[in-house]
Amino acid sequence: MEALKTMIQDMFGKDCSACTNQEVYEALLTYTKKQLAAKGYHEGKKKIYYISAEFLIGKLLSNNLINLGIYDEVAEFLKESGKSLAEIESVEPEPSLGNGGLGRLAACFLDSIATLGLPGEGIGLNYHLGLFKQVFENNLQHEVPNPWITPESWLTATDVTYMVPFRGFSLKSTMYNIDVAGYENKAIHLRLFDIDLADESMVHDGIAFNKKDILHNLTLFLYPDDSDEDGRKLRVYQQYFMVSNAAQLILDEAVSKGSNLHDLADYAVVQINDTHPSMIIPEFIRLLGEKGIGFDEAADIVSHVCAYTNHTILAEALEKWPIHYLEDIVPQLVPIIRKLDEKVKAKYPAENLAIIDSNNLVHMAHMDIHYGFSINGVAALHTEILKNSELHQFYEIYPEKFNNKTNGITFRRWLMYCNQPLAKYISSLIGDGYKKNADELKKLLAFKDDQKVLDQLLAIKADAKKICKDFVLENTGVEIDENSVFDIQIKRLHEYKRQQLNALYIIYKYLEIKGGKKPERPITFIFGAKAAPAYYIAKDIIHLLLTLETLIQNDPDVAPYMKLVMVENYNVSAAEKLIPACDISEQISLASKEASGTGNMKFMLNGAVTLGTMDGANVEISELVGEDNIYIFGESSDEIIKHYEKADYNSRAIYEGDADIKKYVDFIVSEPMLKIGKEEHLRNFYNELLNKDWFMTLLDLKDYIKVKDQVFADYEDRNAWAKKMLVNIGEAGFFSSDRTIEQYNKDIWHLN
Ligand code: 9GP
Repeated sequence: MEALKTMIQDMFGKDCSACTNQEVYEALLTYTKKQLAAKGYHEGKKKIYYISAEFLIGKLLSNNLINLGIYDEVAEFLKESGKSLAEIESVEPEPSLGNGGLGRLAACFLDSIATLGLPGEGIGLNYHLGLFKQVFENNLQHEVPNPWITPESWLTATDVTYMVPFRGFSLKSTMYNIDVAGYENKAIHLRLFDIDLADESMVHDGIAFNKKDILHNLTLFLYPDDSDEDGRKLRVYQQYFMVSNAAQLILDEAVSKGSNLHDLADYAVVQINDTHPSMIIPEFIRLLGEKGIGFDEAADIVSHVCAYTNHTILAEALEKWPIHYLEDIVPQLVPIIRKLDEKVKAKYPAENLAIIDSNNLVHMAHMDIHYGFSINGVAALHTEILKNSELHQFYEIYPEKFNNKTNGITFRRWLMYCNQPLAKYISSLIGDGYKKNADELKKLLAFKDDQKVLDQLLAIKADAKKICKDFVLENTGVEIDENSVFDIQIKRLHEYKRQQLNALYIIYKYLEIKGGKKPERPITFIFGAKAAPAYYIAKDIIHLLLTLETLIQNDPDVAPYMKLVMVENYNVSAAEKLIPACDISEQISLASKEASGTGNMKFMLNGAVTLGTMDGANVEISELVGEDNIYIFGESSDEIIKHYEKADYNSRAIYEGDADIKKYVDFIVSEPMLKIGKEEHLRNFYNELLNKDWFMTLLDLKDYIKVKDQVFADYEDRNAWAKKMLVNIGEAGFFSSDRTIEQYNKDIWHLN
């Protein structure tokens, strides 16, 4: 630590103990960046370029220290100087470059690519104000900017710049790097492109800004509001800016390594993460054309370079842009896309295979599938649904392109960092091997009947709950009971994820307690979720939850037995506090709709037991842990898909046919709720449930209540519960993102 000491002296003219936390943070940042650069970067002839609109990387200091293998040493040095690493971390702003699972997965993947020593890069955009920051006022979500770039940051400006042509003007880019450390290995780069003229001062009244002022707004926000045409066009501008920079960088890097571009596939493989980066296909063809490569050959080259990952069957990820948007914004791509479409139509005339449909919409996913060499889903069930229903018409013509890559998470962040006591205890039982070879976690299963181990797991969980309690108090002002059961649902707010189902259970429990039936032990329901600014139903659900939170808090008959807290501005840092403390992991999406989920894996790894539907990766979790160690409810995905096909779901009929369900649903607009909440929002949601309920909340409600009550009952057998925890941790190895990345490499990327 001598070098760090000297650095602190040089930077601030005093020693560590005399520095503020901000100063120590800046010194550590500089020190860590130097260490990473000194280790070097993975290089190789062929590289994987992971292109993504989001990289939800989380705070970097501790993660980098862990991956550099100096975390304990630095923590000790700080302690000797009277400082705490935890307090210094709190100075670090969390980069706001992602929204949810898609972005967090991309971040885990970069960690694993670096850890496995693969030459690779992430490529995305440097959003200055990120995804919005969520604030609650009057039990409603409001959005404000989320600036995270400070003068001293993990970003390093480079001298790489490109010109990106749009209709009528061009924009100059600058590339920034963030180093992503491999665990006990070299680093890779996350490349973030930006414009030099981004003007944060144009934002007013929350997150409003002039959406037409592309010269100044392009890299302000991730997912700008797309409820009007200007917002949708801004997304197209962003997407093209991202992929044009990416394509120019990739071609430059290939050429600098000796490629003649005809052999591009020997130098580059591009993973298109959902459809936001899909325009890289025509952009490559355009750029190869400029270098003298004819259309057919260029299309063929690209078809050997690009692979597409589908992350959802919801329409929002299968983007379709009106061709006139592209004519207005990137006219240079339109003839290329038309030609690609003509080639497809000549061979496959069916409308549902077209790139440009009869309404002149360009189907980005269709372009990816025709002109990419691999299409993967992100969990076994999801891939089957893609093959058998959502993308069946493509599977029939290209069966060999389809493959599954079940998602994973990096254990460095989601165990070794966020739950250090558990990680250390695991090491004491089975050694450190699991840190690099996650399968070794299985060795834990040998301790299934070891009383000491089971007791210790419970003790570690109890400590994590105490830490979480402080976090919740700071975040929400509500004091929760660390001896209560922690039931946690943290994820984006979406009807298909069914936070509203959980809310109806809470209403049921509330009424039960009001009626005199107390639970065995107090329950704490914790939520964290942001709703997209223009997604009104999701915002109504947030209002419902916050109204319930106040109602319960103010009710002396109920408050001692249950609490609901909704964490404000849920992000990676919040997840790191909540996940280690969780007893029950809520994974209750409507079967068939959650492509994978990755929160489910993080909870499992930290010894929570899943309560979920047979959806996404829950299916694989349940196969691994066995039915005694997971709680499954609800209709199967096959049944749900049939309901959609037959259009036979009728929520009102369920409501009218079941007095209990009617009681819980009616409670949403009951007098005590209307006293606290806003009638407009509560009634909107109530009407939505009765008249549409597109994600079939009421269908599974009775079963959910039954199974969830069983979970709470079983929780009281602490020993049996500890066994379930142990089995979940022991079987979590499969969900390491190292395994996922190894599979991507073996089946798709083929890097050395
Ligand atoms: O909703 C999926 C989630 O299930 C999955 O775990 C994650 C990573 O693959 O991607 C999410 N999809 C999106 O955020 C948008 O497609």
